[in-house]
Amino acid sequence: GSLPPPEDYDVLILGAGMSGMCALHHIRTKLPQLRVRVLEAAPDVGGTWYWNCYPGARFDSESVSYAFSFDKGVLDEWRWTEAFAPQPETLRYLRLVADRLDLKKDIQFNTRVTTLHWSDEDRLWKAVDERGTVYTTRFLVSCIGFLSNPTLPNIPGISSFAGQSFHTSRWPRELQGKQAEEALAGKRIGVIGTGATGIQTITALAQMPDIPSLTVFQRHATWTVPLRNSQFTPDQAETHRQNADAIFRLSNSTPTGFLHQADPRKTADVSLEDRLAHYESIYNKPGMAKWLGAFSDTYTDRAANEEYSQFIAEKIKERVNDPDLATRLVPTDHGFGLRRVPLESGYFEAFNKEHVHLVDLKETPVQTVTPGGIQTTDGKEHPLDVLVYATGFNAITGSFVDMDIRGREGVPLMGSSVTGEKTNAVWMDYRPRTFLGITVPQCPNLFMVLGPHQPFGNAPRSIEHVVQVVVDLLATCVDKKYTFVEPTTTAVEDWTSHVISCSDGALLNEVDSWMTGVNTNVKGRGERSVARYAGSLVEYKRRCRACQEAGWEGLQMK
Ligand code: NA7
Repeated sequence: GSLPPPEDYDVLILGAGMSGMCALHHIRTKLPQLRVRVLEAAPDVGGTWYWNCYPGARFDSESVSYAFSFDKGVLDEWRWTEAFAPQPETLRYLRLVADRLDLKKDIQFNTRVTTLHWSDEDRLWKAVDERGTVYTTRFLVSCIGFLSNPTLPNIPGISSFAGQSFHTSRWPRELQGKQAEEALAGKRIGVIGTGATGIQTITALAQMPDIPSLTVFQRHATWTVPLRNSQFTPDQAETHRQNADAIFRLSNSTPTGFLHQADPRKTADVSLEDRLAHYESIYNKPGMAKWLGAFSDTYTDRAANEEYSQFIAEKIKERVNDPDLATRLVPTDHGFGLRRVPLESGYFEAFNKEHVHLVDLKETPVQTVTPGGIQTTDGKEHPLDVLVYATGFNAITGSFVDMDIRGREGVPLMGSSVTGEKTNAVWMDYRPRTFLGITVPQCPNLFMVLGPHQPFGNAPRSIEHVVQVVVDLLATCVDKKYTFVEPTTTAVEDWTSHVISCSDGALLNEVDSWMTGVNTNVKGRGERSVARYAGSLVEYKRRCRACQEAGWEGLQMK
């Protein structure tokens, strides 16, 4: 049987990135009787892979481990051309998935939701989009991404800039490939930000011909190591296709969904000679091996971390010609691996080029953006025609902040004691409270995919798992005619403490980054908090399964 009819939809999915696409497909397949609709702000599918079209954008996951594992037809048809695919290829892949699974007929593009209000009376969510159109739905599946709300730097004068300026995740779509090279020729370019995005953008821009100057504004240096990408031969692509099941099995068995995992030994238990040999060996491997393949205590033991950081620092210094510049490009205030480690392909060599300049903002902070460029505190004006903000995102819980979300009895989801707004909110000061990262207290019938308190890692591996749980949960509701699902207070408190305790002892807790919830450009995000599930993907799955097998223990369903 189906549910008692709500007005418009049984399930509304927000977002048509990988999470939303996966959710739509599985809900439609398993529960064809439900009326499902996806609302997507962009004019296309792809989410992160739609928006982030800046030069050099690519994932650091092995392509073969990144794909969706569930559709044999697509797996048979698609061939990745590179070990780590660039953004245009990943977007092509996701468009193929959308076509093959006929997803677009249930996706409404160019629709940005601004309001989500729960109605206690009807047990429905009411969504309103930017144009004022109202949609009602029994269940809401949030697939809005955890790095989707871009933030600009809080520096004075940014609106006075006379040239072209944009955030990397809003890179102009006409500036792609050869067109980008032509349009940017002769332009003096500045990039603020040296995280994963900045590193890819800077490397790509440095290789473009006819750019008179590329000025990098660095607040903190970033630990980054070689990606070691390669083109696949047709034979390799075919082998990967044949081994797809084994590749997915392996990535589903690791703590982060990647093909890499830690060496179980502790640093001090290994001789110095063998340690150095291990560092060298993982350093030479492609992908995340250099980060995830280190000894098991590298990111919890200070001495272990210092030793490995030293090893990587030497590798960086070998690649930069000017020793003073090399020193500035090596992080000194935190150890290797304590922020998300981006992978690079020629980042450090870019700084050996005559026209690439580093401005060290620790020494000379930005004073103001002027119409003609950036003025630093040493009185110097850095003339620019194009200014790129690679300044990151209002991460994880920050994805929810621009919508007015209100749960039971009108309680707001997001609020801030710093700004004094909505101080009775469910998630005060960007600190999530959830059960399994999927359900939210006081917000019945809201399920999140890649929301706070979930493992992120190699995203598609987490997405497929969480979508499965959400589909099973919906199936139970259909079966039992439940119209209300909300986690119990105890389940939420227990889960939230469990998530926080999973982070205990990690040295990364001592470092500001989006992973610890700090964003200096957002009012009220100055304090560190725990919003990612730092336990393993395997343990996360085990806990979801236990909940399900105990008849959805922890959820109040009626
Ligand atoms: P990140 O990793 O948050 O990096 C943002 C960068 O922007 C980082 O270098 C920041 O410096 C810099 N930033 C931010 N605000 C300012 C201001 N006001 N002034 C100067 N510099 C600033 O974002 P990404 O987009 O690179 O990567 C996000 C994730 O996407 C990445 O981890 C992958 O998982 C994919 P800071 O180091 O904080 O001093």
